[in-house]
Amino acid sequence: MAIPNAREFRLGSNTVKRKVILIGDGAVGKTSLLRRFVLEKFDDRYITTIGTKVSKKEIVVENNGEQVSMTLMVWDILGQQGYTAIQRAGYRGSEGAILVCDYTRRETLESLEKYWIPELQGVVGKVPMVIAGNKVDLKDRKMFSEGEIKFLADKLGSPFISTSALTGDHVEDMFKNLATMMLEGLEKKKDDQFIRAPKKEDMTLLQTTDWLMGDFCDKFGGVDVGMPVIRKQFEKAGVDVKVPTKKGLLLVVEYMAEVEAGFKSKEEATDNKNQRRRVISQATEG
Ligand code: G3D
Ligand code: MG
Repeated sequence: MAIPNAREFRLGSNTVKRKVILIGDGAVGKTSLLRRFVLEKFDDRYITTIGTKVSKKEIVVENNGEQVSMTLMVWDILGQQGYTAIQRAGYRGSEGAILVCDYTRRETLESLEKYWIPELQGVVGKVPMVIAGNKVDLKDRKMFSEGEIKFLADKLGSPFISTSALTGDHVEDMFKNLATMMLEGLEKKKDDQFIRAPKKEDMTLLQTTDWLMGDFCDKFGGVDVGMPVIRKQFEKAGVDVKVPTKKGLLLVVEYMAEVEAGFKSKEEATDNKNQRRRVISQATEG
């Protein structure tokens, strides 16, 4: 659907209306965030029929220096993994998404990447997204850092924000940020690497680096345990992830193989190493 620009909006008689969905594991705070943001309930029927609540909120955002009014229809979809049919029905027609994880539970961050985002993109393709790390007020119970959210956000080309539905911190900012992105069609044209790895022979060095990290984490048992190891390996090899070099990455691959030799069979560690070396050698610069 075409996104009207500010001028089209002013010429038209209707407010720009956009459907937004809130997704993430149960109890991460989706309903609380929405309650903070909007008090007006739009239609209660959805709660009983498809387990989804729709709320409506009028906001004003800036677009190219112009004030633009928008109506956000925010869908709060039943947040349990496995209610796939209900969720997919809710995703349809979404033009933006807020992906919520909970700082006090690490698995809620992982499931954004493993479950919610692929599910969402499987139905709507690429839409503007904001990643929210909620419950930032519970400092003593924080189980992962902002940097780990940033890692995922960068991979998606999406912004992230730390929120608290309890104190209201950054809740409005989050919705406004997404609204602005939807209005401007700002969604960064990141390639498909997130859902579907690009053909390896077409990858740039940056994509290769991203793939390499993902590959190691997958084989190591997840991003949360794999990333700290990778960070050390990159440091040791003197590779800046933003400007990787082939030589540096090949060194990282050596370190990865040393680590894997400790918990995988020799054949497997060698296979992994050879595959990684091959992928790096095929990467295009840039
Ligand atoms: P959900 O809609 O994603 O399933 P809810 O999550 O909005 O129902 O929130 C789940 C629980 O987390 C609720 O507690 C809620 O009060 C709490 N919560 C949500 N956001 C925050 C936050 O930012 N900070 C803190 N400290 N708590 C939050 P209960 O006890 O009602 O289950
Ligand atoms: Mg809820």
